[in-house]
Amino acid sequence: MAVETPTDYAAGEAAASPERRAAAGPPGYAEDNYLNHSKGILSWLVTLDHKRIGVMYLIGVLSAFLLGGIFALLVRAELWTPARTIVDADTYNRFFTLHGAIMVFLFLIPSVPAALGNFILPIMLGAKDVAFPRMNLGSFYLWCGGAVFFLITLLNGSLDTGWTFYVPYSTSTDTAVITALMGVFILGFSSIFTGLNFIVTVHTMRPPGMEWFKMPLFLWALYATSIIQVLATPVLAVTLLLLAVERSTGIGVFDPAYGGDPVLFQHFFWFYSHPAVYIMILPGFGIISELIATFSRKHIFGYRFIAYSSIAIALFGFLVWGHHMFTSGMSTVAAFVFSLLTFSVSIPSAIKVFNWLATMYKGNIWLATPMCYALSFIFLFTIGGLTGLHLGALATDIHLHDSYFVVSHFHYVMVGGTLVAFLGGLFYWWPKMTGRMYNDFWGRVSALIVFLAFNLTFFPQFILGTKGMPRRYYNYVPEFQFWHQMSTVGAFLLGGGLLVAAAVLVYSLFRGAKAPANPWGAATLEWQCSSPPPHNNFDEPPTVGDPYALNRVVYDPDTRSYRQIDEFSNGGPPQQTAKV
Ligand code: HEM
Ligand SMILES: [Cu+2]
Repeated sequence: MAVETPTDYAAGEAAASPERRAAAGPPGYAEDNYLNHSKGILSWLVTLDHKRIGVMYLIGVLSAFLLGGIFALLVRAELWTPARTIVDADTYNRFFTLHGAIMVFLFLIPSVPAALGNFILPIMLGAKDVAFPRMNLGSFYLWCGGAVFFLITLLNGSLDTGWTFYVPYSTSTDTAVITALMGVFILGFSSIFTGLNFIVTVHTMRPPGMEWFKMPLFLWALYATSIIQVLATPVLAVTLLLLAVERSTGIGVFDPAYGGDPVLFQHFFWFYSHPAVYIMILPGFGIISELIATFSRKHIFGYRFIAYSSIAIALFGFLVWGHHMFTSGMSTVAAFVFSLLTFSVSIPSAIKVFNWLATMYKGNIWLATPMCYALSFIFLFTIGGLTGLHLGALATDIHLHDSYFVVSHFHYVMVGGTLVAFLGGLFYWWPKMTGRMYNDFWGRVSALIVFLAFNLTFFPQFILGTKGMPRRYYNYVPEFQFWHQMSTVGAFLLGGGLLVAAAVLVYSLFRGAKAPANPWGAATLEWQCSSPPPHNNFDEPPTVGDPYALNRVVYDPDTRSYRQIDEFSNGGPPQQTAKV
């Protein structure tokens, strides 16, 4: 069997007529699969299958993203002129609050772990399901419950506190703070359930032959994320509960008017919310490690360093929350320590970036859609991460705090990082999840538009921030209008780019070629089962080996898919077969 380059697959696909492609599924395509195994809406709503739960989560988080995105465009439209453009100041406050709260709690936190992770984690482990399938379904319904509370908030006077709920404003505003708090509280439990489930699954369900340091890096990332979800989320839950009690009974906890301490609220809030930013980005790192290795056709560089750095980030992430409060009044010693720790937590992230670059070095790079998103991620996340250092440095933070510099910084991380990684992962696993190939050309176009429009939207905000434009302001001085308008144009183009991505994926469901088992030639286990996976994930037990031994995976023109070459043909160590 000749080892062919990946582009052969694309060339073969391009040569085949669409009718032929749609008619004759490759042998790796499963006619009986998790999608058609049982029928009817009820079979989905009460399913215990992690794949179906993952798909339902996907639909849920994407709907939330759409809603959050509409609010983002409304915010940007209002900022087109220095004074009133479309709404009054109070409505504007609601728009940016709803935008932030929906994006963070309903989209970003569950996006990668609960949607993609649920689908992929057990299959990557060669397992049948997660450890607690009922708890998994429970976590999905808790997410739905949280979403319902958000909808109630929206219809019932809305919310204008900012997603951060800072006291004393949140104890005194007459918007629907309590229902929003309940929504976040419930979403917290959903997140804890997912984390707990993943921890137990990774500990107990790894197949024989998959030691800790043979686990794919996406699993390391999900594992590290789960630790944060389980340890940090309860702190937020208790904080928000205290705030709800304070608001409804007047018992003084955080509000000075009742004898409480508002800085205490900030400490509690950020003790969760800084680790929470790692809940948002770590799973993205995991996706990027998979994509960079697969599409560079090379073994990942520095595997152990990437794995350890995920754990290091999860642990160090708990020690830096004070960097959100440098201007809230803090002793010089405390500020110094928090600044130092903030700098040190950037080291593990930098290690990952170096290792990705080293993996690509002299690799045989294949610019398929997921790889385009991965490259975009490395560029954007690096800017997001480096600007975090400006904010972690005490002297510069005094000037930049609560300015558009911050808004830009966290969008480079959360959109340029998490959202772009999420899209990369979605395009990567789409053939596995749906059994359909999409149009790679238009996929790459979407990645390019998203990249360019993203920079047009958010780079001007760095400039605005350094020039003194404060965050969460409705009016601004006319000198800033040029930069604001660039940002608004970028935002609408970004929306357009995301619509192209959505169109590419939706179109593939109807007209896409049937996907083979392993279209990208990756070596992790989820590519050994057919596409879409059968109900029990594997008809034949997968062969466990080094997840990045890409030289053991070759293109097979008969099946139009990649497959593992057998155990002894290239003299590698014997591999073991998983139990399913
Ligand atoms: C179309 C893309 C987006 C645009 C144009 C956009 C725009 C904005 C703007 C202008 C603000 C500042 C509001 C103000 O301070 O006056 C903001 C805040 C924020 N955005 Fe975005 N955003 C986008 C996507 C996202 C995504 C995907 C996320 C999360 C994953 C996100 C998370 C946030 C958060 C957490 C805030 C802070 C809200 C607050 O301070 O309460 N944004 N966004
Ligand atoms: Cu932080």
